[in-house]
Amino acid sequence: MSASHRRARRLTRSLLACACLCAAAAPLAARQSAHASPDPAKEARLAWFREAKYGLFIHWGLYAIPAGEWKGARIPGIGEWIMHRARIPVREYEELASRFNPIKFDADAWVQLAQDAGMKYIVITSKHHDGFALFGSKVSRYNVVDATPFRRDIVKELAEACAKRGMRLGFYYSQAQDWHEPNGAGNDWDFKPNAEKDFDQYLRDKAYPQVRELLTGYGPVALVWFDTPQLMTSERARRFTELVRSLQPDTLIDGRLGAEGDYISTGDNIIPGEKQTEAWETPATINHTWGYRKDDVDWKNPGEIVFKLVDIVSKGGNYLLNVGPMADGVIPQASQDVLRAAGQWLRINGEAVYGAWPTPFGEEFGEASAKGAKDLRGSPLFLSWNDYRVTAKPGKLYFTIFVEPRVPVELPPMKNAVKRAYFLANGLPVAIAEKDGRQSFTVPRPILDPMGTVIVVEIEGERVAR
Ligand code: JFZ
Repeated sequence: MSASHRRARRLTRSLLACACLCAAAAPLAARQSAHASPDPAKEARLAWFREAKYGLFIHWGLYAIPAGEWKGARIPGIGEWIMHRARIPVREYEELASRFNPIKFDADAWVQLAQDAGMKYIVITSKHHDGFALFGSKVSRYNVVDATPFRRDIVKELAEACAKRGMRLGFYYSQAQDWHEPNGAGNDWDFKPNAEKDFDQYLRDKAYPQVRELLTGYGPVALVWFDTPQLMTSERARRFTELVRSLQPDTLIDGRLGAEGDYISTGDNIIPGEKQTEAWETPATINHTWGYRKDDVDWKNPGEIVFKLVDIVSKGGNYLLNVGPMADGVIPQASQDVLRAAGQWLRINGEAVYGAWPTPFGEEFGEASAKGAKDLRGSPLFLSWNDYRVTAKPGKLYFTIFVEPRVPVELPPMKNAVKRAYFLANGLPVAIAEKDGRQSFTVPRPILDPMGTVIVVEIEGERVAR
């Protein structure tokens, strides 16, 4: 294992653990450059990703039909896992394909939604753990074209709509778990336990060739989002890396292949406590499931989404936010409304997000509990502050204020002189006061935008000097 691989593994572990990362992140954060990776080809591949910040994840497949319910019983857990949770035999689950007929599916409308939301890339489940492909595969007939009355290649239609509208498209592909195949990982209710399977037969006959199909039949692929690397030795993973690199050298590989990818994927819905130097992405639900469940209507509100996005960007990451379309092809209206409301905020304040650097400070993230309280793992408790977050561009700092400050907001100490400050939304000036060598600004009440008010502070020099 290479040193950078080891570092990425360590970092992944700490991100997964959602620890406050003090130990793991400090040496990384101390590096001034936000782009410290020693691999120039990888940095070139990542350029668009570091700029984009915000993407739409789409979990769609046969599981949208049962939508969390099987034979009249509510099956708990995430919707796309229903086959596993209810131990549904392959022969029974397969019958869903003959009922999959999403006549309201409109690829253009989906891409339009992503654009209205201010998202810069889309990632769709080309094949999830249930093994069903949303594309016309020659490798397995268990796909949307050959096994459903719908007969349309969903991935192809989405790829065409994305190409037309300048939207990047990536493919989630479950490389290891495939509950439909006797030798795929994960299904031990129809088939033998993983340890007794001929996993390489499954890889050779389905997974490698399907990844090849995805990288040859659908135009430029922004990224492949591998997941849950059960049984993935580094040798098996390397074959996927070689396939992707040889067919489309610019395509990114996520952090869940089972070998080093181009960026780190955090645990689902996990946002690290501190900024990171390596490229990273938080995959997140907009309610509590990825695949559609009719009983989950607990949507995050637009303000929460804006906070999470700015929080993530201020720590150097990307936000991949999921929707679960229904069986008729429609993305639940409530989730569309939430995404568009957050998109409205981005239309005004996107300058603070797209292409922005992480915070040059970090003290705004919070403080260690002074009372010595411990978190659930027994580590020192970190008390997050949600008052504001900072992002940056050459010569500019963006303070996005989320909580109406009761006292003037003090700028963290820096050597740079402040040139001027103004509201991003309307350009009106914000007065900077100086007292005892500390600069501060006062936010008028009521706060301009309850979802987040951006104040731009222009400084002398490109970057903050501390
Ligand atoms: C996986 C899938 O099993 C799930 O269905 C969904 O597609 C999600 C995006 O990814 O679930 C995971 C994988 C990894 C972690 C958590 C859930 N993790 O590392 O914390």
